[in-house]
Amino acid sequence: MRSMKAVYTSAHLGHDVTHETYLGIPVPACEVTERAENIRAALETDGGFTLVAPTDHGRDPILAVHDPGLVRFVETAWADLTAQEVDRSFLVADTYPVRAMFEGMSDDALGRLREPVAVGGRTGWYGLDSSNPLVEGTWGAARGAVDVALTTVDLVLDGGEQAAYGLCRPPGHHAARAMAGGYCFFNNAAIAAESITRRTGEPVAILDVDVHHGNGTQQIFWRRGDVFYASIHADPAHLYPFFLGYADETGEGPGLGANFNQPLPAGTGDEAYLVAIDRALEAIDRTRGGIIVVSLGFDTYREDPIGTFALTTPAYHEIGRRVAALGRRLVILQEGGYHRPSLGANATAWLRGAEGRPLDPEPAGDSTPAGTRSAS
Ligand code: OKP
Ligand code: ZN
Repeated sequence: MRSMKAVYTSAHLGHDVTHETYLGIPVPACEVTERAENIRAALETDGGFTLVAPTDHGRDPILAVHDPGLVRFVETAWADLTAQEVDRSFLVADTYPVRAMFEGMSDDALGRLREPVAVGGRTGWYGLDSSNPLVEGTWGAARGAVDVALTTVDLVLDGGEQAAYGLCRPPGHHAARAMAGGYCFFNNAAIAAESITRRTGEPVAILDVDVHHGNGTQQIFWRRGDVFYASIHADPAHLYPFFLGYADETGEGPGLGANFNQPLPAGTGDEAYLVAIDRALEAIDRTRGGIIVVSLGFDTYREDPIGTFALTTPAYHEIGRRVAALGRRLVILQEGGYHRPSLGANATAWLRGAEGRPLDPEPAGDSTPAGTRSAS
């Protein structure tokens, strides 16, 4: 049996978040350690995956994408909070540099804005939202997630793998060049894509199938023609990240036309979603380059507590199958997905589809032909 490599590290356990704030009050966190552990357990039970530990890739690939100030912030924020004797079990901001605060100011004056000293102000300076708790082990986990992504790239570029999966946690696609947010600190997929273009000298495509728009990935490659970004997500008029993700955001300068957003209404099910997948894949097929980075979210699932779509498990198998059918090599990186009981089944379904295996494991001793079940 073929065996897809899956990169995992227990470093994510350090990002042990229990609460986030939602509209100003603490609520149980969505983005928790159990998510990645459930997926890991399902990959192990499946038997068709080989788990690999990541290797340390250092800071340079992070700094190729992110502002050094953001990296410093994620590294030092917890120590700052402790030093300032603010007794909190997690750090979130309450004051943000919202654009209307600066209305009428010249670029010159805007250029003189500076990072505050107090940790509360720094957290707002580098943050999009207050639902993004930072804890003592966040830095180590975020570094680990980047190493997972870059090791997945290595498996595809050097290891001869047609497809490999990186179980990144925390996720990454909301993190912009100089901003964390949406449970994300470093943009794992953007760092992977940047590393691929640098190492191969070829363009790369990113397919983002998380239910939320990957505003960070879009921002990082907004003016880049060599990184094509295609995202299918819930209409930002009704869902986080609210301010970006519309269809008329198509990139600028050399990046004009290299950003393809497909916002879809709440309630979107398998059939409409698969139409959007085909559109995204047709667009990617028109770009040069041999590798697709997949930002893989399962918060499109019908039971997801914060998503608004209605996809089913067989649809993930079919999506994985169609993405792989393009014939490009795949660097598949985990983003969101918050319905914990289904994460393992949905991840194995997607990855089995991408590997050309049937949706369900064949029962021992059964000779039923493979590939007899699919979504369509
Ligand atoms: C991250 B990823 C819910 C608030 C949610 C942040 C959502 C981040 C999603 N109480 N706000 O795209 O899955
Ligand atoms: Zn999401």
